[in-house]
Amino acid sequence: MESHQVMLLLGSNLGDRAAVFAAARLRIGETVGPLVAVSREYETEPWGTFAAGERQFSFLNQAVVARTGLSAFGVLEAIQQIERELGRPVHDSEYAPGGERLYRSRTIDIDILFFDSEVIDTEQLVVPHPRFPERRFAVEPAAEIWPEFVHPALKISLKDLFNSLL
Ligand code: PH2
Ligand code: MG
Ligand code: MG
Repeated sequence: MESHQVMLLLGSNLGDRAAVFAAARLRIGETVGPLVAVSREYETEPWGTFAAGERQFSFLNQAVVARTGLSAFGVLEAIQQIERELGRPVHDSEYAPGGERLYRSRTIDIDILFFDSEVIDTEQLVVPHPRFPERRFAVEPAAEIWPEFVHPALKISLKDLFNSLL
């Protein structure tokens, strides 16, 4: 039974980004469950610090909602499998001496933003996505497709969160 709803964020800043998104959406539909909402594709500035020598190509980001019978951890496994299929290396971020995370350009990144209204805090998986509220590239597409959804930790709707970033 596809009794849960999961919101995912797709990100890509390498290669044919729109083609990779199309392949990712197809595989999400097959392995996670049917897509019930898809945002438009947003062209966004790279956020955060990238590893030395990495050219900072701009990103494409898109939020989708899927119905699923999987648990949040089952969804995590499924999206990591899709990332591998679409050519993402397993270890593609590193840490600066001060501990700051350094990102690398990637063909595809799929993150879980929300899983129903669950709050999950484990070493393997943190939901809602911990950096969601400060990232306009995530909040904007999420608010587009589900403006009334209330962030389960912040208790604020995605629409109000987005408006607070403007
Ligand atoms: N993802 C990151 C780091 N920076 N910037 C944009 N614009 N979009 C992303 O998806 C993104 C990012 C780490 O996952
Ligand atoms: Mg990410
Ligand atoms: Mg990720």
